[in-house]
Amino acid sequence: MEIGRGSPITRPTPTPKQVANKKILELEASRDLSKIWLHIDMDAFYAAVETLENPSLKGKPMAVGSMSMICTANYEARKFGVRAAMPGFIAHKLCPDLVFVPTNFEKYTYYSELTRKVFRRYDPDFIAASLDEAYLNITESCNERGLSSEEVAAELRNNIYEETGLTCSVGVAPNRLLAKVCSDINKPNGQYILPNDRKAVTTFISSLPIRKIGGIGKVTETILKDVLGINTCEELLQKGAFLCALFSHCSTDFFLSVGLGLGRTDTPEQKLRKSISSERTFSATGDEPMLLQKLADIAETLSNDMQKECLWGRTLTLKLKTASFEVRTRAVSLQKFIQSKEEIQTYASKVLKAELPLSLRLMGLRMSQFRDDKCSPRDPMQKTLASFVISGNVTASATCVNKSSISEFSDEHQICDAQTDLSVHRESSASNDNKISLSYETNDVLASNQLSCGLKFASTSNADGIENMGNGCSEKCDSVETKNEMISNFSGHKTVAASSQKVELSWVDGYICSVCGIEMPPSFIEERQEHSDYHLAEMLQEEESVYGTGHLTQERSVRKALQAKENARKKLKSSPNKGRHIPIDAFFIKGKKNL
Ligand code: DCP
Ligand code: MG
Repeated sequence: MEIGRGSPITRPTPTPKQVANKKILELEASRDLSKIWLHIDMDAFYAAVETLENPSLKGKPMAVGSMSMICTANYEARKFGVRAAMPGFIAHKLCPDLVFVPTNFEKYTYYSELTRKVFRRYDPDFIAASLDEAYLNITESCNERGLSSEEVAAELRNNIYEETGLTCSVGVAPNRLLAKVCSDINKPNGQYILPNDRKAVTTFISSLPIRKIGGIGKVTETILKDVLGINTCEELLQKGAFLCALFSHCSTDFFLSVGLGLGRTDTPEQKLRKSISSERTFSATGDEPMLLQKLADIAETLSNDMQKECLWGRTLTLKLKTASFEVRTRAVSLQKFIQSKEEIQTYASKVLKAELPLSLRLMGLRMSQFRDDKCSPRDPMQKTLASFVISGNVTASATCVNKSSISEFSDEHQICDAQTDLSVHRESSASNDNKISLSYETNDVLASNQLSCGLKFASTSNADGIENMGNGCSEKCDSVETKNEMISNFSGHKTVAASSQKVELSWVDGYICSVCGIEMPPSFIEERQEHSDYHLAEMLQEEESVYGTGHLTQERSVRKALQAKENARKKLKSSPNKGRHIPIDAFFIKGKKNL
């Protein structure tokens, strides 16, 4: 048939079989056999750690957990059918001699860290999958040392045992998906090597039950088995047409690549973490002191993990699972970046208390919205306020501060550190997110009252020298008048800046900041004050950055800000108990309008 000019060209729609075949060809072309991946999984991890610390448990069937739930069981107990995530009372029925040991996450984290020290020697970029599991790319290790993957695996297992006293199982394969399957084959205390050879891979995968594949759980297995009669990985290829017809591209690609024995071979780039969390499951309880204690433990773990990764965050999310298995999350965005156990615990407890009374079986804490720079707020490499002042064309003779003067200034933070954040804030102001975050940092470092002191220092060091700065700054500068006075000092005799921006801070509907839209419950009184201080600081910096170019004096606009702040405070004071009745929804950051 001749197709006339302009007639639409009609191509026959490919059949699912054709689509599947094409996909299989494409996937096959992407096969990479150049990498050697090792998956390591500690044996009966929690149970083994407990036995290591209490050798009297050796040889006895034991489980880690409680009568309501067990986390894992040693291999002696597994002979009786005792398994992880089984209620303890059932495990006890299966094995009446079962010894129960309560969980101790500190211990498991400690031993996990010991294993990771060994992993690092083989692959500094190893991927930790959980406390007791990791993926290591041992390609270089094998090639550089002229060792086979089998030798490296055996050596690694031996090193782990010598340095921790614990045994592990290892799988080696050309990709991570297969390596994980392999580590389970000779468990416990064994290894299985799948060579980097296409034939070996396809033979290995062909008869493998689909359930063995990470990512194919009970539900997927049931659908594939019951609906399509797919039991083995090979059958995923044979029934590829059905998969193409029934599932999304993404799922189909996954199933077909499993059928071919393909998996990830690249080391994922260290993505910037978005969040970090810790959670605990326990027997359902409504006992408030007990819940608060558990929350404190979780806060400690989270804080430790954050410290390890040098993370400071400002959005804290509390996850709760009630006795009736309802899952709730409650989030609160803070004015500053936090990391310490105490701070996390303080805010988390506030959020939890708003939910109580409640019977809970799980609690978790997640921290997100991290500082960009990952440095401690006292990073000495950061700019000082003096340099900030200089860069802002405000003459300052000193670039740093005499420490003895500093100490009377603030009993906790040194001014050099505090100054840092002002400058960072200013430099980052292009990004709203940074702007808010870093300004909170300003509060973190300086604390709201110290901010004003810092500004005063800037002025006095400029005009009168450092020695004068102590005047008034060792006291808490929490009154508007004090701040006004100091800010006047800062602006000194110069007529400055000019921003037509009005800062009219108030809390809309009781909890939304009228300036930036952040939501904060009225019960967060201190945080609200810090927030007001933040806007004040932000404004001062804006004023400073356009120093001398506008119509208003800096004093005037600052006074406006202070007035707004004072109004907000009055509002707060006039309804001191309002926060106690605010619905928990108030903790959510619904629309981060200006964040
Ligand atoms: N874990 C848990 N709850 C689960 C499964 C596991 O708390 N449902 C904990 C306890 C385990 C640890 O995680 O010790 C590691 O999990 P694994 O699945 O690797 O199990 P084990 O290491 O205990 O045993 P295996 O020898 O099978 O790896
Ligand atoms: Mg394990």
